Amino acid sequence: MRSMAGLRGALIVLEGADRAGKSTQARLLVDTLRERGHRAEGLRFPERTTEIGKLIGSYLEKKNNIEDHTVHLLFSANRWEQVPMIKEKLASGVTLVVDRYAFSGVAFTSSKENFSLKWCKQPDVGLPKPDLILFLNLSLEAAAARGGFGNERYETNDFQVQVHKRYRELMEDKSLNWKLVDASQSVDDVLKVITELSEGAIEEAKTRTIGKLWV
Ligand code: NYM
Ligand code: MG
Repeated sequence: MRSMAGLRGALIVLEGADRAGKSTQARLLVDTLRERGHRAEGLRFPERTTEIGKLIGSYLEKKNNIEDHTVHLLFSANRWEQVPMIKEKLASGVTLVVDRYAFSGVAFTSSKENFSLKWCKQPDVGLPKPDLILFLNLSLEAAAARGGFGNERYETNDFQVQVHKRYRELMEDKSLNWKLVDASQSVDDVLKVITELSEGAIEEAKTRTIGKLWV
C-alpha cells in the first residue's frame, strides 16, 4: 500500500572513512527519524547475508581471493540485487538510511593500481540516486585516535589515504547532493546535524521522482 497521498520516502546515504562513525550514526538516525514520526529503515552495503554478500564477506575477511575487477562487480551486484526492494520501500513512503553505497565501491576499488574512477563507476550507473549523501568527514589522524585498524582487507593507513583522495574527487560532482559533516564532533552533535539535513531531504523528496545515479 502506498503512503498517504502516495508520497515517496527519501534515499539517504552515509559515506566516509573507516571509524568515522557511519554505522553508529546510521542506526541512531533511523531511531531519531522514527521518533519524529517518519517511517525509516536502515540498510548497509555490503549486505553480507546474500549469496553474493557471503563471497564478499569472505573476501574482506581474507578467507578467499577474488580478482580485483571481479570483486568490484560483485560489490555492485550486491547493490543491484537490492534495487527492487529499495524501489518498493521508497515508493511505499519509507525513508531508507544506507550505510555505504556506490561511492564506497568506487572510492575503494579506484584506490587500487590501474583502476580509473570512470571504469569503477560504470557498473553502478543507473542505481537509484540518493536524495542526500552525508559524508562523515574525519581526518586520518582523528580516525587513528579512535583505535587501531581492524584486520579486514583495505584497513591499512596507505590505502585509506588513497580512499580519502578518491572520495574528494567524487564529491566534486555537483549533480549529487553531498553534505560534508564534521565527524570529529560528539555523537549527539553529529546526529543533530544529520537529522536536520535528513528531514530537509525527506521533505524535498516527497514531490520528486527518484533519479538515476551517474546518468
Ligand atoms: N567496500 C564497501 C568496497 O570495497 N566496495 C563497496 O562497494 C562497499 C560497499 O568494504 N572497508 C569496502 C569498504 C569497507 C568494507 O565495509 C566493508 P564495512 O562498512 O566495514 O562493513
Ligand atoms: Mg569496517
